[in-house]
Amino acid sequence: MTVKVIKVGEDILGANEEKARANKSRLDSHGVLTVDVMSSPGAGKTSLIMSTIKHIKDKARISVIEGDVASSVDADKINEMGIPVVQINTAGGCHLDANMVENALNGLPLENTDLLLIENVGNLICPNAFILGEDKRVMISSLPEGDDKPYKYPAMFADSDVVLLNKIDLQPHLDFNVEGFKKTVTGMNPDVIIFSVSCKTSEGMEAWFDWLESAVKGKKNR
Ligand SMILES: Nc1nc2c(ncn2[C@@H]2O[C@H](COP(=O)(O)OP(=O)(O)OP(=O)(O)O)[C@@H](O)[C@H]2O)c(=O)[nH]1
Ligand SMILES: [Mg+2]
Repeated sequence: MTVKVIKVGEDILGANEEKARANKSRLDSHGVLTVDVMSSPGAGKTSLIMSTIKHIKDKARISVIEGDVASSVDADKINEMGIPVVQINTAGGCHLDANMVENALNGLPLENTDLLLIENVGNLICPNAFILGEDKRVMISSLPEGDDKPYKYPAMFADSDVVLLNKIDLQPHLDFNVEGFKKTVTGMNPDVIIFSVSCKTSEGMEAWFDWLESAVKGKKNR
């Protein structure tokens, strides 16, 4: 008798993809541009989302999903800005999945949303393996993490549409080879768009806002 082999990883990813496709159709039907924001813990996901809200909230109606292992610290900040937000606590889970996002969508005003920003759990290992229903994947890498991260976590960089190199204001204090970093990332992902930014000083942020606004318009005009 042959032994039946159950490949758990494949089953989980297959089920996730089916659910993600359903999320995507639901978001498409409302014309919502959905962006999955991924990074290591502390690279600046919430800072980027808050800065983006401040800059484009008069041009696009924004909703947010916050993913964290525990707490509602990040969602509280978004809520204080008057933006619809749902916090997902993964209770130890190291990434968001499409099922969690489906539940969160039920708590958001999708009919009044142009842009949905999803802050994934801070982690460079597996968030990229789980699609959620997003249109675009944005990864933040920050200077204090070091310029070798693309070599150590290549899939995250290879699977992103945009890489934001954040905390560029700290460059005078760190040995971070910005040009070398960009070359490495582009070598892994020739179509990637890279923006060097600082959420603290706003340096370089205009280019990111322009890219995002144009993606929101593109989704509406589809
Ligand atoms: N110097 C500097 N600090 C920044 C910048 N962006 C974010 N920070 C700081 O970095 C720390 C982490 O920022 P968050 O935005 O909370 O990072 P996060 O990725 O959301 O973190 P988690 O949700 O915990 O994974 C905070 O103290 C921010 O003030 C930046 O451009 N420059
Ligand atoms: Mg955060």
